[in-house]
Amino acid sequence: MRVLVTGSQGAIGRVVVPGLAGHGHEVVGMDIVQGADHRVDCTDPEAVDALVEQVRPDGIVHLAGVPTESSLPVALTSHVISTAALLEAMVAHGVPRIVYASSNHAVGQTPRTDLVGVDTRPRPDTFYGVGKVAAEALLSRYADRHGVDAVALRIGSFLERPEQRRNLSTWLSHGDTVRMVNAALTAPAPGFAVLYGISNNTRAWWDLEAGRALGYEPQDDAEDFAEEITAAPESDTDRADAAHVGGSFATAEYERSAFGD
Ligand code: 15L
Repeated sequence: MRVLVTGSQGAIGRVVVPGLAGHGHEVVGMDIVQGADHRVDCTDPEAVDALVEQVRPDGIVHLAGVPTESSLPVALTSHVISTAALLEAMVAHGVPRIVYASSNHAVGQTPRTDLVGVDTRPRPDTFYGVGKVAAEALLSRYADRHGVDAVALRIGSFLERPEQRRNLSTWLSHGDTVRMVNAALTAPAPGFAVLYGISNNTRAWWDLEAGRALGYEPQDDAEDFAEEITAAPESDTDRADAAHVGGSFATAEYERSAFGD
């Protein structure tokens, strides 16, 4: 497939671009910063339309966006406007599929009890999470109205290796990231689908079933790092981060006003 990757110069993009090329895809990168194949702001609908018309991809992997909490206007522009710009361009130029980097923070305020499935209600912990929920809603709307295949990946903690206790449940390894994006790009006719983007973690907080149904078979497990990570006694921060699936984003530390900084 020819695949257009937004945010190609970001942390996930730098892993996904070579990873998809390794799966035999022709990858075209776009980013707002220098170094990408195309320097384009994906919140600019006209620029996005022109690029999609030029590249004519078979699929888009949308990774671009402010990856943490911000004000509501910033979150809406970064996650919702950019996604709408891409979806509009897809409809205009017949691009059949989008794979979207959503986040666990779309459901981050869910109390940590049982395994969380994709059928749980949207429960964002931040304006960042609100942006991800709204972007997922856009994917659903364009899937229903225009028949695009749209797969939202609710990514956990994308890291080279787990760094703290929460990551024993939330880790997504680099290798599994590429496997997951490739599965979401190539699964036959997924329509609108949501899956959780984590590795095959023994202590997983999210159900991997929806991803497996699309052919995502994670191969790494954060448990390999458990001994090292649990060697230090559990701190108050660890305990607070384990109360809700969104971790620190669901705590007072991330309290903001909608229009503040
Ligand atoms: C995310 O979605 C964020 O982009 C990242 O900064 C981490 O907070 C991650 O989730 C996580 O939950 O660990």
